[in-house]
Amino acid sequence: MIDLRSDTVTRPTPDMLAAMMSADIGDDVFGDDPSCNRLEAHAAELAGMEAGLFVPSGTMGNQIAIRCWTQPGDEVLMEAGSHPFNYEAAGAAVISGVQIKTLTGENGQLAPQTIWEAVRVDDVHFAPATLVSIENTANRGGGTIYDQDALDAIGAGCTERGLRAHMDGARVFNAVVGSGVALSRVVQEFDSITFCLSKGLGAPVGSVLCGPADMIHRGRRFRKFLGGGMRQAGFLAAAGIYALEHHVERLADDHARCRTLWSGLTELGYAVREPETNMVYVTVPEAHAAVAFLAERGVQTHAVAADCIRLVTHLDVDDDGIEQTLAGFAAVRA
Ligand code: TLP
Repeated sequence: MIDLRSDTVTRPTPDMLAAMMSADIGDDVFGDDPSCNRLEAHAAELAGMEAGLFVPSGTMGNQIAIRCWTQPGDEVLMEAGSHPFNYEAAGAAVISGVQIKTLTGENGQLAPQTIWEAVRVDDVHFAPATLVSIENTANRGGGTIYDQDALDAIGAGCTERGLRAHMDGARVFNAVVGSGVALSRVVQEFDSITFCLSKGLGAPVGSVLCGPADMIHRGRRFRKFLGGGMRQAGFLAAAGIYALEHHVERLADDHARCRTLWSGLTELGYAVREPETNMVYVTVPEAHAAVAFLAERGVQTHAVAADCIRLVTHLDVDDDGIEQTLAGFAAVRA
C-alpha cells in the first residue's frame, strides 16, 4: 500500500528506532529527562529563540501558544484555511476563550496589508486583536512557502502594533529546504513557532514550541493542565533529535517526487497547481469515489472536499510508489 494521505503516516526507520531504544531518559515532568532537555535546547537554537517545549502534537503546540499570547475575549487573526481554525476542534475557543477572525489569503498565505486592515480600533464593542498566527508551509494553500519579505513584514508589523506573531510551522522544515533560508532567519521577526517532528521529519510523535523563556515557562504549565506533561518522553525526544539530524535535507527528495507527481498528473489532464514542497491538491469530479477506487489499487489518498484529493509525499514513498500512484490516477480517468 502506498500511503499519500499525509506525511504524518511515516514509521520510524530502523536507525531512528535504534536511537530511541538507546535514549537517555528521566522524568520530564520533574525536568530531568536529558533527551527532552537536549531536544528542547536544540530546537530553540535552530529557531534562534530562547527556549523550547516538547509537546505531544502540533495541535497542542499551537494551542499553548494561543493560550500564552492571549486573554479570554481577545481576537486571533489567521487565514481561513488555517489549521487552528479548521482542525483543532475549536480548541482556541475552549482553552483560551478567544475568537478567531479568519482572513482571506492567497494560496493559504496572508498579505501583511490584509492583516493590518483587520486590526480594529480600540473600542468597547470590539474584541482586541492580540495575536496573528500564520502557517508556513500553508497546508490548505498547497504546501506553499511564504516569501521572507512577507514574513518579516508580518512579524515586524505585529511588533509595531503591539500584537504577537506566531508561526504554525508544522512543516516549516519543508519551507527551509524549499527556500534555502535557515529556520532562525525564517522566524527572525516572530515571537513563537511550533514545528512538527512527526510529519515529513519522520518521528512517530511530537512537536516543539519555541519562544521567549518566560513564555515557554508559562507554556510548560499550560502543557501540564492539558495533560501533555509526559514522563519518560526521552524515548520520543530521541526520535525527534534523530529526525532533526538526519531527515531535514532529505525533504528535498519528497519535494522532487511531488513534482514528478504533479507533472505526471498534469500530463494525464488533471488540474493540479505546481507544488512548492511535498503536497498537491488534485481536482477530481467524484473525489470520494476516486479515493475508494485508488485504494483498491494500493494507493491511499485523502479527499479534502467533494472534488479534491490531497497527495502528500514523505519518506515512506519511493519512486515506485509515485509510478503506482500515477498508474492509479490514469485508471481513474480511463
Ligand atoms: N495536519 C494534518 C491534519 O490534521 C489536517 C495533516 O494531515 O496535514 N498545523 C498544520 C499546518 C498541520 O497540517 C497539522 C496537522 C497540525 C498543525 C497539527 O499537528 P498534529 O497532527 O501533530 O496535531
